[in-house]
Amino acid sequence: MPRIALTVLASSLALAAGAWILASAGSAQEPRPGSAPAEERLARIERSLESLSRAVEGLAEDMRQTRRQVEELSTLLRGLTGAPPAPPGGGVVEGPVRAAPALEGPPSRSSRKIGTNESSAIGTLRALTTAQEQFKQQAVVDQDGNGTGEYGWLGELAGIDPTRGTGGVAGPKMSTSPFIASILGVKDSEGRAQKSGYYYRLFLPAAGAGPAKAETQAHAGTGSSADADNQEVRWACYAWPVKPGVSGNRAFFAGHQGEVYATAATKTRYDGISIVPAADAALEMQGPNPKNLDAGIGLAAAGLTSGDGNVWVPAGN
Ligand SMILES: [Ca+2]
Repeated sequence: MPRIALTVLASSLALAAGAWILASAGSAQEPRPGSAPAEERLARIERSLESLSRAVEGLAEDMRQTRRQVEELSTLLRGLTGAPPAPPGGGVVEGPVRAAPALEGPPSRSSRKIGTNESSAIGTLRALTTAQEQFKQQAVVDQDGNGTGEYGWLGELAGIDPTRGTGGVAGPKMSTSPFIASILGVKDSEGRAQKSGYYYRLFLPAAGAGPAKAETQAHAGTGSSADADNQEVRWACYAWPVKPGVSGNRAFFAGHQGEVYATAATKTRYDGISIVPAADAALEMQGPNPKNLDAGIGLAAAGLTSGDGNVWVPAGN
């Protein structure tokens, strides 16, 4: 590629300039009779250093432009072949064109990424809150057949999993029109969905005193009419960073309370698959029964204690 040729040329020039400077510096230390005064040689070295600095800047800009061109080409190729879009910053394409190695972004870029992912998580949970109300209103799941719908699992809302059947019978049907993005219905072995740097996991209350059930692959399509009464009124979902400090900082909560809440997670810091929120993490320990989602939000500003000890506040943007 022409850009790569330019890059090689710039590198060669930079190396040659560096070698010349070293030679000049050596001669500056041992002036020969009749040579230019030391001050003049030092001034020449300074000028050369400036020139070298400009060459290095040009080299860096060439690399940036090359990377942009490869990413644009990658996008074009994927559009032509119908392949899924490359991950952000990846820019890798199969075939003769190879991507430049990923460069470490400056801190500001990392911060922007975290901000974008956190905003995405808040938006996703707000959309989930709306979707849950629609899912319930349409009684897509009504395990006890009383005409009042129950809240859904992510897999049901996304139209990925079979819905729980009426009267506890396994339901073979899937949602004909998904209520949330399908990616949220794709779960790992622990029932976690992943989207834009965040894990998501949903809880529904169990019968009586509970405790609440976390979404798993196991209960796709199965349900219990005994759980229905509580599942008509309560649900909870957490979002936390896949890589704290890299893909996101804050953790988020949404539930039947209708709002999205956030925590900086300074006391209990959630971390990918190793430290995950419990059902009552954001709920007030004062009850009546946070373990089965029967509690308000443990807002520190209201003098309440949350299940995980973190300070939870209404989420901004
Ligand atoms: Ca019902």
